[in-house]
Amino acid sequence: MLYHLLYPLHTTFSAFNVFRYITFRTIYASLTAFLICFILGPWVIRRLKRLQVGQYIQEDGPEAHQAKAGTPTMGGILILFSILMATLLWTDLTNGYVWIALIIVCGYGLLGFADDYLMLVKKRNKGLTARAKFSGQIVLAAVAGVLLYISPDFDTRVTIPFFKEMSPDLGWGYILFAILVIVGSSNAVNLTDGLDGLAIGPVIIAAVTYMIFAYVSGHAKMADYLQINYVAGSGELTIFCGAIAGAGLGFLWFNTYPAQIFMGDVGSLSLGGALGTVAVITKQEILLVIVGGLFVIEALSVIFQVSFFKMTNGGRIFKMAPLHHHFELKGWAEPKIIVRFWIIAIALALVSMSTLKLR
Ligand code: 57M
Repeated sequence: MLYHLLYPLHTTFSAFNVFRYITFRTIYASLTAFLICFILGPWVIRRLKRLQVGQYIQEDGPEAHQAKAGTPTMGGILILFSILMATLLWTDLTNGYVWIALIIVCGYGLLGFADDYLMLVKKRNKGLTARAKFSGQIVLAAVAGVLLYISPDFDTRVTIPFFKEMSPDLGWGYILFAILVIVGSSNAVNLTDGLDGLAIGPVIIAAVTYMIFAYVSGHAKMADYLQINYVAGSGELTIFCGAIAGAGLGFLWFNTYPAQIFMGDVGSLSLGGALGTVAVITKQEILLVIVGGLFVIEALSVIFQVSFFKMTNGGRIFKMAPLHHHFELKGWAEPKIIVRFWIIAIALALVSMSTLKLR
């Protein structure tokens, strides 16, 4: 909004010319989102406590988690509010990609809210049924996929990391591919959110990484130099990623060990969906497997554990899945697991950025 209100005044006040620059608006979107989270955090925690929106701990989890019972959850509401305010304030609101990203963030946030609400307030052990959750995610991702498919500037080629000359055109099949990326990313972040700060840390790291990808993919000269797909207008998502990173840092202030608040499905589903949507729009879809490699590892640990369990009638590869629980049961302290997973996430993000130069 500020872009529309203040940039036109640059002919009178030359200082307002700065609102034209994506870098400037990204920095202030990040700071705006961070400050909203940081300032409202204590009030939100008090309100959730007063409303008794406390985490229900399933009995089958690690014993140590029982001590977390009652921790305020659904903190994702604060994260989404911060992202929304910062994005609406600092982006060019005529940019269609921004609105596609906001549709996913808000839609997945509502799905997660319904799941959390049913689980907590209605005391239904598992919240939304898996079928209902998946159906909602697929429908919303399909809406995003169709909107991209009909966008005149958007092409349906898929970027293959390290093999830039190979980019198969999927045609309408790109809609199915977009659904796979967005729904997969959302659920992988959801599974990862099982220790204090374990999900939000890598979300911040991935958001900063896609901040860079969005900037270069929306910049004709840089995209040409790096031989990546130029997606006109995708540069505005740099600001959206900045808002995610800022809100994530603000939330981490309260979610770090020992957590005062959990994000809930309202946070994990929407943040994962947001990362998947940005990956699709910036044409760095498959690279999300590396950028979000920690989420992939956590999701694969569950897939392997359940498959092996079924194949061997009760055998287990890990002490417990997702992987973070395995290390918990091996006796690693929670903070040690969290920080070591963050280190892995940073290393994977650096590898993903190196592919910009590798041809
Ligand atoms: C998402 N939710 C956390 C919190 C957070 C198929 C199976 C793998 C599904 C999976 C599952 O239920 N996943 C749901 C993970 C939960 O966190 C809440 O959920 C939100 C995110 N969606 O915001 O509101 C618990 O995680 C802990 N937590 C923290 N700090 C945080 O900042 O300590 C969360 C955030 C919270 C809290 O204890 O209650 C979760 O773990 O459920 N199931 C599992 O992940 C279960 N694994 C399992 O069953 N493994 C089996 C098979 C099925 C693979 C096996 O290994 O044999 C684990 N989770 C639970 N119990 N609750 C272990 C058993």
